[in-house]
Amino acid sequence: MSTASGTETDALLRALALAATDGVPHGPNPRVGCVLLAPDGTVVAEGFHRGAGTPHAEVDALARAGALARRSTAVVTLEPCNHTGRTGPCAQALIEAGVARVVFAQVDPNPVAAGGAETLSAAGVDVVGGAVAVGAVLVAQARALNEFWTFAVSHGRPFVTWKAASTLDGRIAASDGTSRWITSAPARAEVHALRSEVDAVVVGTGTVLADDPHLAVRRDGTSFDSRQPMRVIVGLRDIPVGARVLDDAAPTLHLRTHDPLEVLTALFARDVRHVLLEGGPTVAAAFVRAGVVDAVRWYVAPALLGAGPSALGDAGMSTVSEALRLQVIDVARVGADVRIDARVFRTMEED
Ligand code: AOF
Ligand code: ZN
Repeated sequence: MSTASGTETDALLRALALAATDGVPHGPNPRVGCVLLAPDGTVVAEGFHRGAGTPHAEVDALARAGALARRSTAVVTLEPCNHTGRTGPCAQALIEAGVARVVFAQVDPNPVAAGGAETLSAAGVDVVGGAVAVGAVLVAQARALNEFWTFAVSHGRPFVTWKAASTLDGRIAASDGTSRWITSAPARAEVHALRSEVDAVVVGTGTVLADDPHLAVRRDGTSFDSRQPMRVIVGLRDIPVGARVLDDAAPTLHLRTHDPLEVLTALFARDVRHVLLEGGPTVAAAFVRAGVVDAVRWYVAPALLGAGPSALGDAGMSTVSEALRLQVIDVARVGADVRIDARVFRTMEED
C-alpha cells in the first residue's frame, strides 16, 4: 500500500495533535507526534517529543508500547531520524522493535538527520511518507507545526522576525531621543510573550548604549512559559559594565560584527532557529539590506511625532520599485495600538 489508509490518516491527525501538546516548546528541535497502531488498526501507544534532549516521539511511543510494538504501524508527523544527535536514531529503534510499517507526513528537511525512510526500507520495513502518501494538506499541517524550525534547517540560518514599534508617521523616537513609551502597555506585554517563543533576541550595541534594555522575558506569573531567549548584542563597541543585558536573567552573547549573515550563522550553530530582531534603524537596515528579514511584527501607535528617527535606516533602496514588499498576514488592535504581522514575499515563495 503506497498511500495511508483511513485509519492511518486518523492516527496522523492524532499524532499532529500530540505534537502540538500545550507546553511543548518551539526551539532547536521540532515538535513531533507518533501513534503506534496494531495490525487490526487499534491504537497500541502514543508518544510525542517534549523538547531538545528528551526522547524523540517514536522512542517515546515505543517505550510505552513495550512488546506490543512488534508488527505495529508507526504513524509519525515527521520522517524518523537516521542520526545520533542528542539521542539515538529512531529508524534503528523502530527496526529493533519489530515495527512492520511506517507512515510519516513531513520529509525531514534537516540534512543532519535525514535518510530514515531509506534505512527503514533497506531493513524491510514498509515505508510511506510525504504528500503522495498522506496528502498535501496533512504535510502542510506537519510543516506548519514547526514552521521556523523547517525554515532554519532548510536554509542553514534562523528565521528572522523583525519587531518594531512606531508612531503612525513611522518614528521610533522623538527628536530629543525620548522613546518611552510610544506603544501602550498591552502591546509591550505582547512583545514579552513573543520573546518567550523565540530562541534569541537581537539588538545592536547602539540600542544597548542608548536605552540600556533588559531584553529578558519578564516573569510575572502570566500564562506564557518561562523560557528565556538568548540576548544577542551585535556591533563592535563594548557593552558597558553594569548594562542590564549583562545580568544573569538570561544568557547574553556579544557578537563583534556588523554582518547579519555572520550573526545568523553563529546563532544557527548555537541551535537558534527563530530570531526576534529588536534592533534600531541601523541594525534593521543591515538585516533588510542582507535580505534576511523574513517577517515583520509591527506595533503602530496612533500618535504623530513629525521628527525623530524612523524605524528603518538606509537599506539600499532609492526608488519605489525597489521597496521591500510585504504580505500582511494579520492585523489586530492591541490596547490603543494596531499590530501588523507581515511576511516578506520571498519566504512565501521558497517555503
Ligand atoms: C526531535 N524529536 O521526535 C524527532 C526528531 O539532536 P537530536 O537527537 O534531538 O535530533 C534532532 C533531530 O532529529 C531533528 O532535527 C529532526 O531532524 C530529527 N527528528 N527530532 O527533536 C523528534 N522525530
Ligand atoms: Zn529521532
